[in-house]
Amino acid sequence: AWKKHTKKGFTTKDEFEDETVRHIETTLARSLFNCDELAAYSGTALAFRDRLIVEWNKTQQRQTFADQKRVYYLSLEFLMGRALDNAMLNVGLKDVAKDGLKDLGFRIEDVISQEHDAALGNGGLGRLAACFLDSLATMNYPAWGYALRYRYGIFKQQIIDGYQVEIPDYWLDFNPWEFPRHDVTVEIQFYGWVRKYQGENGKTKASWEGGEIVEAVAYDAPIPGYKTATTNNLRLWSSKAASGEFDFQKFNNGEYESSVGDQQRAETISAVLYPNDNLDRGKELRLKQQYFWCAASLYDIVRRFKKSEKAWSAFPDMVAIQLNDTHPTLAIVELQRILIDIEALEWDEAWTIVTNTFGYTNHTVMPEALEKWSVPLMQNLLPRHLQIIYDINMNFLQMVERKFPKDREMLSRVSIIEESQPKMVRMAYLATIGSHKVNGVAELHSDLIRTTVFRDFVSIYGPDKFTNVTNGITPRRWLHQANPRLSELIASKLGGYEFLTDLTLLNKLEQFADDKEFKKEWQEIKYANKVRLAQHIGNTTGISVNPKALFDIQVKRIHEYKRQQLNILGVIHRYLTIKAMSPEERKKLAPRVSIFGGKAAPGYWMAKTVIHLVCSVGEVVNHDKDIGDLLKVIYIEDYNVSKAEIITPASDISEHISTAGTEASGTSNMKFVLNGGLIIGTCDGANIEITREIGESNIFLFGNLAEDVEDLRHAHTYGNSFTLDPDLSRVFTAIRSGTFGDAARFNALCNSIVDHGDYYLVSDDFSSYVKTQELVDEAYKDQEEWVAKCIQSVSRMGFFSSDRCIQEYADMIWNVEPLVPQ
Ligand code: 26Q
Repeated sequence: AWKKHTKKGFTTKDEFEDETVRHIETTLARSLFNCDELAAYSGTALAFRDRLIVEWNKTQQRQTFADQKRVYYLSLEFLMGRALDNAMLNVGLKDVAKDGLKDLGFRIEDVISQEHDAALGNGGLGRLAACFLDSLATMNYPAWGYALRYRYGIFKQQIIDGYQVEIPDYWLDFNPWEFPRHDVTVEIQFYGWVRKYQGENGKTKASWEGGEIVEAVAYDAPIPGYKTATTNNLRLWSSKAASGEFDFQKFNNGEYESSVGDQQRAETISAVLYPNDNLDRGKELRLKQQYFWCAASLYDIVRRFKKSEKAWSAFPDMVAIQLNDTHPTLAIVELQRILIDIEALEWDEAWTIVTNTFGYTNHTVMPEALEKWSVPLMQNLLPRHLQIIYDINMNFLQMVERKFPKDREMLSRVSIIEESQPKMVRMAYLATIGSHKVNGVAELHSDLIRTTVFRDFVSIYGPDKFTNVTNGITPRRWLHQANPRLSELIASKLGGYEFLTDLTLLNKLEQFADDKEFKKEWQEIKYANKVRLAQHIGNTTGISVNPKALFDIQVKRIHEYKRQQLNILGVIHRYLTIKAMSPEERKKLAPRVSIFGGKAAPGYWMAKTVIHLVCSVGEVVNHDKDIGDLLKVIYIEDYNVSKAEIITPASDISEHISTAGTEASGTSNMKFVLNGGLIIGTCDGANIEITREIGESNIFLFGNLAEDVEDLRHAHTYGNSFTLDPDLSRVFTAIRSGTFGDAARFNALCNSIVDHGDYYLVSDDFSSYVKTQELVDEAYKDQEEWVAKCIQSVSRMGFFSSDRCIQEYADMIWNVEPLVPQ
């Protein structure tokens, strides 16, 4: 059916070439004589963009006329990566473009790789939002994403002399995928004061006055679905100084400089993405970003609702707003403010509308990541919102008091306001109180939040408010786009590409797990993917790695809880073990390449030390003549979405080894398995459900369980002296004797494990990790068996499609229906 929607625009190779050349010559005003790859990219992108725009407009119209409930996904991060390849595949004309570009003298891969990643996110949370947009459009849900149009995305990482250096990521030079909407603007207020006055019926009313105004300008990006005409909208807000008399006065008074200063201050709000993931650092500018974005988005949503001329009570029947973590929690307060201060609804009526509208997704249990804002800071920036928060809290505490009379402990535990010095607003509590559903992102995680952070709230609201939606990934980008040959091989066996929109169909692959011919093709594809990664490594690091070796990969943000330190200590152990072996023993070893990648938050000193240790170990190991191909240690610079598309398909084994109970879900674990790699991991996050789906014999699990973590930590702090595993001890001795350069640089890292309580339980899991890695070595030697495990695993990964995940949100939380284009 989707075909008849795509009559507009090119469909043949010749038409594609016409369109591309026309754009290069006229839209871009470039001569064809010096048409380089960048110009070819630009022309191709504009040609495909034309095709998206037609369906985009139609989709927006269709959604307006359909007059049905829409989903609004509020996320401060959307880690989109590149758009062109995705657009080509979704429209179904990648082959046409490939042939056309070839005629024009280009290789399509080179053209695609000209595009700058849209890197508006840190890691898992941002990429999840991007996968959700893909699934929402593909499944024809009327949905909008709302975020900020950061001028700088996540920084680019360079590794210089083994240290991370951060480079600003200015990405907007040429971005054909965004459309400024200079007519869609919202004035956003900050600071000022609250004036109380007598309303019409003698009631006291409040009005927020004074302060300063910043203008939000909308920029829209089309989000095409796969093989459907539905093209949804991602709206990004950009900040600029409000154009008003204010400026003119300053100009007229000759205060030119300070007027320019005001302008710059306004533009600062959307200037940069905060580069911390899983860490909260109460900066005022961050709170400004949050309010600016929430207020602009809500104004937009309310404006759209008002056009329907429905009663306010119908708002939750037309609008579902999902909060991606607590970052957009102010949207709850802002909607309540709009309803009571501006639309003059009664408090209770307004609050019912608010709570029926919002859902909140929690992504962490770690205390340092739970957002809190200081009351004085909020008082100053958002005086009216703070009052409303106090009122929400009062009503809530009264309700709790009725339910649990005389439990003062309970009241202080669940209060939105933490009675500290200064007082703090607990955003996770506010989000919970203001939403009708709260969900975690994997079963273990959802169980943990019910028994830890939200324990009291479960007894207050009952268990039904708290639910689980296990994360998923889009098979379009993470299989079809990243691994086209594997996708094609699968399609050849399943009789088509239906599995890309119904991933459970992969289960039909299982019957080929011992088909000789199929396995051979499977292995060839994996090998080709490894060759491609080896080339990338060679080009960027100068180190040549053997694609026949076992590729062992850990790529994700660098964080102590993710335990890259456990991995590198294991690598050092392997190195020392090889060094102690005879040449005969060495011959029996399976060669390995240990590959690391990921960014450290710029202020996270320990994470930067881990990077430095990995690089320093690589420096020694990679140049040790004794070692040769047996072990290589690689740091891949600037890990991002487009690098992930090269890295993921090339893995034999990947590492998901967080301290049990700390990784809410993880999503790269799903990507690696879907691409025919096995994983080594702890019983944490979605690893547990992956194990349930693919079977225990297809995963290398190790380490202590979440339920034992507390006792183990206690034992480190209060227990009698503990003895370090001799293998781990040997590793520390090597580091401390300077084997990997100046030992002083690694003192704090070693001490955090040996002397300072080993909070992440590296020493507790080390020997089980090392033993399990030996099992991996053994298993890899039996390639027939290994490949069978990989095929079987892939065939059982259907559950982890983000389509399943969106279906669950739609049914359990949003109560929205698709709008299928005719
Ligand atoms: C908070 C306050 C101030 C500044 C920054 C932040 C901030 C920014 C980003 C806090 C957290 C994040 C990102 C968190 C994140 O990526 N969490 C991951 O979410 C994934 C999707 O659910 C899970 O799979 C991962 O387990 C989880 O770590």
